[in-house]
Amino acid sequence: MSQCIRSIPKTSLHSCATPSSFLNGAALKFDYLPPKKTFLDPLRQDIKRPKDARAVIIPFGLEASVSYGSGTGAGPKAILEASHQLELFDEEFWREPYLDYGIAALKPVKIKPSVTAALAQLEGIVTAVLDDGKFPFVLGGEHSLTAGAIRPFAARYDDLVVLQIDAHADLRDGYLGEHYSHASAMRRVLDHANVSLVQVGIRGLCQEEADFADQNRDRIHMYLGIHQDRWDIEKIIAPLKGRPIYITVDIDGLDSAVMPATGTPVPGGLSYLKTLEILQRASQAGTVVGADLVEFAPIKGLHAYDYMAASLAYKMLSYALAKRN
Ligand SMILES: [Mn+2]
Repeated sequence: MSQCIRSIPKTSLHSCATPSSFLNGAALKFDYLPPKKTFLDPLRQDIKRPKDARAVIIPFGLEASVSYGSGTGAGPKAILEASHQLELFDEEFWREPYLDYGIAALKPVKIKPSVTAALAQLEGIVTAVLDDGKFPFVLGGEHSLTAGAIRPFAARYDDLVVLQIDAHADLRDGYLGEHYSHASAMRRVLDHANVSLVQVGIRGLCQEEADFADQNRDRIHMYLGIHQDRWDIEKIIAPLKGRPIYITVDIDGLDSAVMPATGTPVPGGLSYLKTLEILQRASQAGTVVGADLVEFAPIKGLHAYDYMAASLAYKMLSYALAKRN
């Protein structure tokens, strides 16, 4: 598959980043979560070899510009805890798919208070993980974090395509005075001229976003939630074929009855299985190079949602990294 890696020396990738806090001299030094706090069963086979893992989970509970409900800052911890209850065996793969790739999770960093600084901080972490040849998987946190996470990918891949599962288009050019608002997450992604976008499940957008989408039809493919019974998945994944793909899943893309544990739940969304189907087909269409799962805001006592979010994260990793059946 075409990777189309840009011929930019690594040293020039960090023009607006501050990755140095994450680097120890020239060598990359990762601080991993201990088995009891990491992703998946702490007794699993690869637990003592985090350095060998291809998938690196980056917990990043950014919560700075959330507009309605809150609590997404607690998302990563709840997902990591619930992941201990997941079966390692996946009935779709008919084996324990993590054994194909290995999973480690980084210790959460103290997130910088300003959104701009936090995004640069995340950019640095993602850059370091990529420089180490690993697959970054960011657990949010609010959707604005994608603007930071995407930068190293946009710098590396000429023809990057972002697959977004979301209730909201997130195409506002700033929201409530915040350039990097969660409501602007995809607008900031599209600031990179080489990136195009496939949006699935959209059912919350404003006139400005509709106009922007109309004016950028060459770069934005939007699939509305209300049309989901008529979606042609072949058509949805067509722009992903043979390309490097970054997947961003805003958990509110799922229907609000299925997944109410999020700041701005919207009816008319995807089922859990429809979400998996799209992710699975997308992962086969091109090469998934990185991903995030954002906007999960746990509801105390309702651990079914924590479990669903953890399950979705494991599926996303396995679709992207496990050997094909
Ligand atoms: Mn979003």
